[in-house]
Amino acid sequence: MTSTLIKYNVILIVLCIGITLIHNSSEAIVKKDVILYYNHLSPQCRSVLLTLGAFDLEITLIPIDLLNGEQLPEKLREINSLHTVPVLEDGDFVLSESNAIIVYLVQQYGGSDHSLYPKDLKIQAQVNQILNFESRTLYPAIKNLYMNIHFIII
Ligand SMILES: N[C@@H](CCC(=O)N[C@@H](CS)C(=O)NCC(=O)O)C(=O)O
Repeated sequence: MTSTLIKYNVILIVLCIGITLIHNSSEAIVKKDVILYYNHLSPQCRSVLLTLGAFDLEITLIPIDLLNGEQLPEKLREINSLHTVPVLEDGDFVLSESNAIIVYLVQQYGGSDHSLYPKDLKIQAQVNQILNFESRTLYPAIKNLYMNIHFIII
C-alpha cells in the first residue's frame, strides 16, 4: 500500500513538472484583476499554482497564513462556507475547490491552447478522471498515511 502510494505520488510530481516545462516556453498572459487566495503549504493550492505555471498565466496571488489563524477576507468567508483555500476571485465570480479552479482557469484564460483540457469529450473525461482520482482517492490516502506517521512520530 505504502509503496503504491509513493509510486502514484512520484508519477504525479513527474507529470506536473513535465507539463510545466513543456508549457513554460509560451508568452505570459497577465490578468492582475484575477485573485488567488492561497497557502503555500497546501497541496490543493500548489496544484492551482502549477496550472498557472503550465500556461504562464500571471494573476494576483494573496497568501493566507492558515497556520497563524489568518482568515479569508469576510466577503469570501460568506461565499466559501468551508473557509478553505484555494479561492479564486474573478470580478463578481468566486470559486473554491482546487480542481474546479484549475479547469476554470484553463478554459477561461487558456486561449487557443487546448492541450491542458482538450475539447475532445473523451479526452476531457480522462482529464476529469485523473482530477477525481486525485481528490477522491490519492489525496485522502496520502493524507491518511501522513497523519498516521505524524501521530506515531509525535
Ligand atoms: N477540496 C478542497 C480542499 C481545500 C482545503 O481543505 N484546503 C485547506 C488547506 S490544504 C484549508 O484551507 N484548510 C483551512 C481550514 O480548514 O480551516 C480543494 O480541493 O480545494
